[in-house]
Amino acid sequence: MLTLYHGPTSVCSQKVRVALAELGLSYESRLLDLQKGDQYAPDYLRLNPAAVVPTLVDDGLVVVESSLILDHLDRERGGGRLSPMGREPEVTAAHWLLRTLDIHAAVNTLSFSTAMRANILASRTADEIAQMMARMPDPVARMKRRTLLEEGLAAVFVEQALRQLRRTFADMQLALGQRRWMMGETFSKVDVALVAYVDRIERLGFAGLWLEEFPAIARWLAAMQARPSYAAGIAAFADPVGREKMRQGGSAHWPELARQWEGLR
Ligand SMILES: N[C@@H](CCC(=O)N[C@@H](CS)C(=O)NCC(=O)O)C(=O)O
Repeated sequence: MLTLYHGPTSVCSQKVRVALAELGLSYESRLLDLQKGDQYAPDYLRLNPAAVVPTLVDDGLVVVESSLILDHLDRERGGGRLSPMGREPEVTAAHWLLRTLDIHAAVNTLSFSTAMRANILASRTADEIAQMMARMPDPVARMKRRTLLEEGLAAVFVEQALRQLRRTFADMQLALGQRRWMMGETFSKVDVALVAYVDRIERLGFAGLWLEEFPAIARWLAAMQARPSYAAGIAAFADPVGREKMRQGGSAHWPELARQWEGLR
């Protein structure tokens, strides 16, 4: 039996739900409310000491890290049908899955320096924010979160995120320029691994990061969003009010973000 601990709008949870849908797997759903702090419940911390979602429990085996979960599901439950075969494709696909750690960090930076920042600052008192922060077990993650909330797009993490995304988009453009999917003509786990992050950046109102310079990404994203797995794994869990808040909160920062992006060309 598969049990998934996940958040409705968390990008890493979206990624795993898209994988489950692509593989046609059913699962028992345990939704966590990250705003309320469900991730800090002692029972959950035993499964995932980093206090993050998602976590998969597969017949008693606990699997954390969304890309590892995606890979595990494909190999153990999907017969490897999303995994490209051959020496070079296998290494390239594994590298993309590893790269999602940095891509996630970059998307997290863009969210918390813009839309999430606006939302948190408007809805919580300074004491509530301090309490929320104190519960984060990783001191570096805590410091990053605090800096993003205090400094917004002026935080040092933003330049790091934009540099990371520039490399990512350039490599995606290279992969998708002549081919339908990230690994060629066959849809693969690399497409699944990336869609939630790129979709989130678009939702924040930042599609301008790729529209002119990396146009293949727009074509690929539209194809990903048209798949039933997107409806099942992402759209079905979306909150329309939250989406609109995110779009507005992010878009307000687009001129400044675009200015910084131009500076990196
Ligand atoms: N590298 C991890 C990242 C997990 C992660 O940071 N998840 C976020 C949601 S996307 C989370 O649970 N955050 C908890 C919090 O913000 O307190 C993965 O891919 O699974």
